[in-house]
Amino acid sequence: MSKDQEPKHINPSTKDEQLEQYRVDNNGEKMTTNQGLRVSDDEHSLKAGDRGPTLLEDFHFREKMTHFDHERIPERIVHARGYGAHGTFKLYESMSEFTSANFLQDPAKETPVFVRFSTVAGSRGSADTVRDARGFATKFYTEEGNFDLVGNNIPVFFIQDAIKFPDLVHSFKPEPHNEMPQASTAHDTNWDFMANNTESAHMVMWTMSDRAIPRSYRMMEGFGVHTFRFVNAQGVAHFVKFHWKPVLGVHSLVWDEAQKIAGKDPDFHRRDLYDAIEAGNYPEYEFGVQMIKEDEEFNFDFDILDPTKLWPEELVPVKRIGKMTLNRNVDNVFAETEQVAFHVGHVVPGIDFSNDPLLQGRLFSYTDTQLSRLGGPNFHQIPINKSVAPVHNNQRDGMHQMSIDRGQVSYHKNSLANNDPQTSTAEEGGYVHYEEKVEGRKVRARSDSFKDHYSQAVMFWNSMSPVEKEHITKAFQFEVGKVKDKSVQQQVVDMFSNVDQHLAEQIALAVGAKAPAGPGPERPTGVTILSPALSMENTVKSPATLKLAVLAGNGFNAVELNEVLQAAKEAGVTPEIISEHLGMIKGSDGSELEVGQTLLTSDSVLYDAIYVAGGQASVDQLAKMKESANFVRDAYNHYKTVAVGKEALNLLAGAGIQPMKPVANPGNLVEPAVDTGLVINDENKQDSNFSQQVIAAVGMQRHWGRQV
Ligand code: HDE
Repeated sequence: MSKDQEPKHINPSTKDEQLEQYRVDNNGEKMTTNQGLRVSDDEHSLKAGDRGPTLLEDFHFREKMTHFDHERIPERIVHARGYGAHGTFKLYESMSEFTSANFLQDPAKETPVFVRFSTVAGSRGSADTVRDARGFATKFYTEEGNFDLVGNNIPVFFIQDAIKFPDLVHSFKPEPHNEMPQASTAHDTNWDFMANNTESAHMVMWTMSDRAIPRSYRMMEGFGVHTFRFVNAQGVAHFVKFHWKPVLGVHSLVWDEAQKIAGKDPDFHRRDLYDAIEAGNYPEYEFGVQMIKEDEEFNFDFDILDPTKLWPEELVPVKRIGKMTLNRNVDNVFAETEQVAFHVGHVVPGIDFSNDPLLQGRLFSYTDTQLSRLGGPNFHQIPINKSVAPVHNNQRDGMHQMSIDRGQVSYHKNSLANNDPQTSTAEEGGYVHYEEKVEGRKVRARSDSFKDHYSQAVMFWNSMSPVEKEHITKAFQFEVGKVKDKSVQQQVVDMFSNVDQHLAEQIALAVGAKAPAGPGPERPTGVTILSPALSMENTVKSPATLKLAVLAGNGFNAVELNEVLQAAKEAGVTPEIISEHLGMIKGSDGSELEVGQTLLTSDSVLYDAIYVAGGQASVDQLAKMKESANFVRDAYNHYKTVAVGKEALNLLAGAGIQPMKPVANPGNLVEPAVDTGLVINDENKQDSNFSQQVIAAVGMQRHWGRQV
């Protein structure tokens, strides 16, 4: 047994140790060429005379320029824009009853992971906050080799058969004749595809919802989408769906905010992830599984192999089996995040596939695409992709081969090398495919059980809160409103009349199309099931890790402001002082505070809540800048907490904000409609504990009462 064949104990540092061999630090080093030759001058090319032509002989210039000329590699066909981080995965309880996967046996074991989040449609330099599904791809570096869970933040997909994927992607990418629009589905070809491929209805409902504009990668669910199989040591299988549940809950931006952020900070999501990890606010996600016994495959009114269907959590509960913590940013984005290569076919014993035709097609695509993206078949040797389990086989040569395989023999079976490297039995950890019985004629067809395109779209719609429905309606109105072709607009209206007549009417109204005369002809009747788990209204809410903009100038009310800062600190809220200029501002008691951003360099869309400090001089200083009113108005219109010191009330009025008036309820009792997000430091109120009220309001995240 050679040294690296010995069983290895994998822990989170194992991957890190492996990566350490490749890290290069240039500090304190002498500059060399790529051949190790020390360089004497890196600023002047070699010339014939100081005003003469550059000489071909200048190998240093040529090497430097050639490397630069080839610095770029093709971006991913889809999911080009992404951001990654390292972390660990820890199990809560052994899953040996269901799967033999080694990393799911022992709660004491930790498995290193690398995660890459992404948008789907946009190019590598596009904005983070566009309306789109998000990729959520995880590589587990297990003792048995890499397991990649290549998922999205939406549990279903647009199409049912992989052969349609190139068409789908061609339709939502920028249109080929003018390469517009970038990173947006609000255009003709996208909606033409959706209307002509109505299996997309369910996922379109999700992408029109606020799920498609997440607040943060840290506040997003992840889904494996397809049905996989768990297989235990006895060969007993369960169908399984994989979930990631963010500990901070699922939260989103609002559309106006998302669009503004795209201009103010296109790196919003990557910055958020990077900063959170640097600050020690490690993103955490619970790993969940839904399982269905093999003999219960046909017990549902949908086909469990259909990737446009989810398994309602109320029907098939999500069992939370472990937690992933992302705790380290990459050292080099290109080397790690750009070169990481995921593949749904990277599985370990105990995890197997189902016959979902989308999954089956993905099993081909992922390795294939890396060949052109990463330039050859040896991309598994790139440090970030390298398995921590030893690799031995007879694959040889190819572009960028890094291994020096020794010996005469590179074939199997052989006698010259004792038949090494040898295959393994299941007991020795060899991957053995689940022996599913398969029978059938060769056909190009879609199963009848895949033909219901609308029931779950209706279930999704019915499970939304009024606010969520309003946002979905507006998203449709925006997207279809950008479509130029009248017939495509009409087709979309007609298609979604099969989900909800009122929704279709609202789309028609906004785009000037003909409203449906009644429910669409394919509108399923009798969809009564609701899935509360689908509504973000029911998610975890907390102020932890949220960002509070503190607007203040010279003469701020120091007692009030310090109390708010203290309460923020205790709740894990990150405050940032924003003022007219950078530097220091002086409070009413003479104390000083450092300004983090100015009203020009920041914007309320980059914060979760705002607080305008009291103190007349401070408020007067802010009030003379029109940016202050914009700041407050946007925060208010985006349903965020707006907290104000007493003197700052005028700033609200200046921004056109009228605190909500009392309204009569149907029982004729007059109840004040309270704006839970407008917190005013009313010193006259006896029970007032302003700073605590501010933090409580921040923790509610959005105050939708302003909307209805
Ligand atoms: Fe992908 N997908 N995909 N996909 N996908 C790629 O692989 C593909 C699908 C997903 O951060 C590509 O390396 C086909 C579903 C993520 O590196 C490519 C089909 C889901 C990522 C590809 C699908 C995904 C990709 C492009 C239909 C959610 C980014 C670059 C059969 C479960 C991973 C690459 C990363 C990337 C093919 C559908 C998730 C072309 C053919 C469904 C998160 O191979």
